[in-house]
Amino acid sequence: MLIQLETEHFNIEYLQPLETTKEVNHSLGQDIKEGLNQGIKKIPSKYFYDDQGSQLFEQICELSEYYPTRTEASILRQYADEIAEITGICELIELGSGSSTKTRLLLDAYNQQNEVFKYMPIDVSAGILKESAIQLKQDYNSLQIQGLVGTYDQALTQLKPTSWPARMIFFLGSSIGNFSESDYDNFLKKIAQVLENGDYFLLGIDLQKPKSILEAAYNDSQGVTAAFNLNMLTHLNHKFEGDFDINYFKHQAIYNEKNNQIEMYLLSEKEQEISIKNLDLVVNLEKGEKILTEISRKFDVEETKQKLESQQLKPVKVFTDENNWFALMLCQAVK
Ligand code: AVI
Repeated sequence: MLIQLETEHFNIEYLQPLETTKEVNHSLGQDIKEGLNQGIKKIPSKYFYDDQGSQLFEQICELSEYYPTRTEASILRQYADEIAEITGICELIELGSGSSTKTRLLLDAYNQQNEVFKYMPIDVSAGILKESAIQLKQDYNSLQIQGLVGTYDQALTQLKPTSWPARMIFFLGSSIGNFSESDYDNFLKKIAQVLENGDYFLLGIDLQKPKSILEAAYNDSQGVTAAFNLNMLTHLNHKFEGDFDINYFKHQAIYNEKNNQIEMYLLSEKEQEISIKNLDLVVNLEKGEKILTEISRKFDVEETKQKLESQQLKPVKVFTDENNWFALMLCQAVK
């Protein structure tokens, strides 16, 4: 059944759950069980994002040490018009739209070009989607908004054909850096599948740079990233009746230069036994043992071009900032 919330200004649709074992297992927290039962313990990074975690992430984006958000915004400020000129009129689809703040830079460019245009924000949070749709509608009169509530997987399998001349799917913020290599490949495969020949894909990627800059970005001096990391445990306590005591865990973020990735851990400060009642799980941690909570991969432009090309996504133009810290890759589907 399709649940729709329609107003005269915008429309928000809830996507159907996918009946895959993966998704069902994840909704029951089986992914936590699997992660904590491994040799090197892990908790999937999606558990950062309860309301508190989402707010902390917004605060991270404002930090002086956390350069990705403002660098990507500066690239969009400089090149959004050129992107809109290259793609021409198209339906804009954003994966993980959040508050759509940076998106406004793109919307401004498309607004100037077209009388009417369409934006489809996709996010797991219906609240954020609705709030930002209300704001956007006030500022962009001729914008058609159709929000989709759901995950990337749901959105990419349930997108309907469009009546617009073309589409551009965009995925900003280097969120792709949080995917494992195989999830990265599968994601690009799905993007290529849903795009028609000639449609566009705009991808934001954080680039490789000196360790000192990267480690500062993930170990900020105000401790916001530490609070974000620790909040994952509080989230699990609420969601699954866990008994993590965050006073006995410490945030750690290191840059693994071999794999070109930041690795974020929660370090157990003592030997302890954790119980997560609703998952029927007891976890024993040694003093100093680490739980991996996130990887944030840092990319190389040439390698990324090759990867995109191998998935039938032909790079059209790469936009970067003056330091080459971040890039927006504009690609076109070739079928
Ligand atoms: C959402 N994602 C792209 C952020 C990143 O930089 O990998 C998440 C984050 N983790 C710590 N700080 C920011």
